[in-house]
Amino acid sequence: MENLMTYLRLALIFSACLVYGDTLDKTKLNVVFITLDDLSYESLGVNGCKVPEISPHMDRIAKSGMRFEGFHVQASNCIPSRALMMTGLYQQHNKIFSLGKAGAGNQVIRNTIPTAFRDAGYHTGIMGKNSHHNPFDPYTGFDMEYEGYGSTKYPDKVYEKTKAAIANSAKLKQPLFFNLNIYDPHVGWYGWSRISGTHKETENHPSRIFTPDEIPYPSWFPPLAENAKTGRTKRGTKDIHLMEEVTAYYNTVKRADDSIGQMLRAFDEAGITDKTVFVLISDHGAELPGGKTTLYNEGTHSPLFVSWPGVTKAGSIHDSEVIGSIDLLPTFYDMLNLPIPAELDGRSFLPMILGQQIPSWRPFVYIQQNDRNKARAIQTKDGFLYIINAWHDGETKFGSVSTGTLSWSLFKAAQQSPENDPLATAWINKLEFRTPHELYDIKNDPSCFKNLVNDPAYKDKLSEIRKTMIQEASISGDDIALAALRNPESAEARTETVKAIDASKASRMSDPNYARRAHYDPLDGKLVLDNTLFEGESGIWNSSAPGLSLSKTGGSKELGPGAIKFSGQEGQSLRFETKQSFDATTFKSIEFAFTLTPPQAPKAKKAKGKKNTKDKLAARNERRKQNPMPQGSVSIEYHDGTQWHSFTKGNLNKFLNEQKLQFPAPNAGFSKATKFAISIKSSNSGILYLDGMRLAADVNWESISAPARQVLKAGESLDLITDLSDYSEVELSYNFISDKSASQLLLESYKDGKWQVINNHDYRDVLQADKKYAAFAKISSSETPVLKLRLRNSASSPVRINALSVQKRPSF
Ligand SMILES: [Ca+2]
Repeated sequence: MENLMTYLRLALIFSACLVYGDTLDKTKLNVVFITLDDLSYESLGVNGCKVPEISPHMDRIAKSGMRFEGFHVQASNCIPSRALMMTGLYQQHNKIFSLGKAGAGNQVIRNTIPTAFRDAGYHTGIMGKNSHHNPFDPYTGFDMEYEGYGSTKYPDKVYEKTKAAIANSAKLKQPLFFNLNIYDPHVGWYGWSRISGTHKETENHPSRIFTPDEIPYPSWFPPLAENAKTGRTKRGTKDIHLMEEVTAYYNTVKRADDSIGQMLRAFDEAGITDKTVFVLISDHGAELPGGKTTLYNEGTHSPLFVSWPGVTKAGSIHDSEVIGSIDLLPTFYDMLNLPIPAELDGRSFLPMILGQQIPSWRPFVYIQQNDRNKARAIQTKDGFLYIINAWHDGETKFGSVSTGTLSWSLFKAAQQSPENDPLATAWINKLEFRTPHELYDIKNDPSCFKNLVNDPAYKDKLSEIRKTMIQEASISGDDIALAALRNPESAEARTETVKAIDASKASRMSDPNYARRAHYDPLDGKLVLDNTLFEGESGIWNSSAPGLSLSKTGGSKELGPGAIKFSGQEGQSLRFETKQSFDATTFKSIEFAFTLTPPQAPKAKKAKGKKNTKDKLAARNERRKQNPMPQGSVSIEYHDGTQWHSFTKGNLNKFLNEQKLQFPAPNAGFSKATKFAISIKSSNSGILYLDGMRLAADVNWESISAPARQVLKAGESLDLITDLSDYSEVELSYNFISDKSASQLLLESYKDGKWQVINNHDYRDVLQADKKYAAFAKISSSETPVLKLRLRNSASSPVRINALSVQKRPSF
């Protein structure tokens, strides 16, 4: 407690020291928050990468501001890492344990990076990886999604959409907060297929294509005998060199940099680069063995660049402290000069950005892995990494996307061959099974080759680090990890932790008040019955059909998550059917959205010369035989309580790739007990991948009478409704005329004896309808049996409210 008081006192002194002219509330600079996906720290030029011209644009951001050398993300796979950074909360508080969103239940976390900027009057936009980035449903904070998943693998699109975001913020007269989530260098590597290895791309080339001789061997790979560096991908037909795979990764880093270049071009052309703060990070390390999904240094060490015109000194480096991704949100609040919400686990490092020291700064970063291979780690300021592998039992093998790489299979082959390399063997054994705990001297061994946990010379250091780790787990409420942290060498203690982590997620999922259930999506207003991402078991679908590998552990290891396997049995049907029936009488329509993809089926290409055509066709047919695309039909259906009806059916080819299929209710309406299903029939063998399933309904709103046109003077409020029960959600839509910013018009509810600003209201149609605002208020009637709402003008000038309408939607 004394430490905390010291920290608070110092925090006060430091905030008093700030030059307030520099904070964003005064200067209204734009902010671009860039995340790279699976980018290794060591693949940037500014970080010492020797690949020529690998990252000029990312380097430009780094060199124009401050680089933080001691930055770590606090989870090593996509969604948990992004959830931590977006919420400033550890996993026990944000509840995002894995790629599946189910464990997060129905919670809405109010304070996130975009809500901080929206509260400060910014226009908040996002491009790319939105569903991965912000797993909360309904999510809050973004006014506008500029483009969805995958779009940021196209630099031209990044340019076009950045321009649109800049134009919109100008039109709205609001500074811009633009969250650009670059999908590269996540797999989908340029010129590379996991299945067949190197191949020629026909489009979307990086601005420079590297050859393996230009590429460095990853520093965290142990040396491997030269003759062990070639082998075949899973279904490859010829030997491929390990460095071809690494080259494909680097070519994709280059394309990520091209995208960032296009974003910068849009700012340069608008002449506002010097009025914009750029913050850049990666969500974790590269998807290669020893990187992503591990808590080794490569897994969590990330670049962090902050380029803040007029504040950060060009080319400055901060390397004295370690900083975690939970510290980003509090820092953004501080940069905006907004109070930092008390519940956040992270702390603001704004003084460091201003070139100051924070004497009481936490000398470590605590890292969590609650997904498949449950573990905890800590990186310390004095350069040590300590990992506790709760999952280690000597038998369980490490399960990760990186085990599907060519590199992994080459190390595995080296391990099994008689002339193997002892270093490579030890390394792959360690990766595959781990040990109960590991200690590394990161300053001298950043590749984590030498485990010092049993070295007597580090006994005192180890005990000091362990004490810190247990303390952080206790203080932050990470109780589920404590057994293994206190006693890592005990198999029982490790099992206790694994079980506690699983039980924590399971108890939330089975709690009817918490479990994921239908909810209204603030972006499109639809009632979402399910929004499944790789998680057939935890969604609403009955996924017991044979061949389905959407298992709760994230899919079959052989085929990967979301795989559907057809055996070739005559007329085999795989059926996703909702487990429960819905009272769908209020549904106006139902929408099925999903993505169905074959496993990178080779496209038929026009042969240039006649000479090779025959060979090419033969090779293609060979590949197709190895990876056949199932032929068959799809039917999308509903059950009216008596029998199944088909909305549509047709050839399977018609339903490939991204689908958004909307069907109106039948003339007599849906029944009180409606089920929905997708059925896929095929009589040949093959594999398909299903992802991004969303089932959503349009529901009728019921109108409630509302007062006519009102002018609200400064400070005045308008009472809207009282004594309304049995609602789940109320929508207010209105437009208004005011000299001042609309953000001063507050929607409040009366609760616990006082007026409170409603947490999760959202604006939509801001840009499309030009100042038409719709505010959603979702308040459960059990919480507040008497609803009182008001609109309050807290601006200093009158606001005229037009076309006020108030509607309610049924509880669900
Ligand atoms: Ca990622």
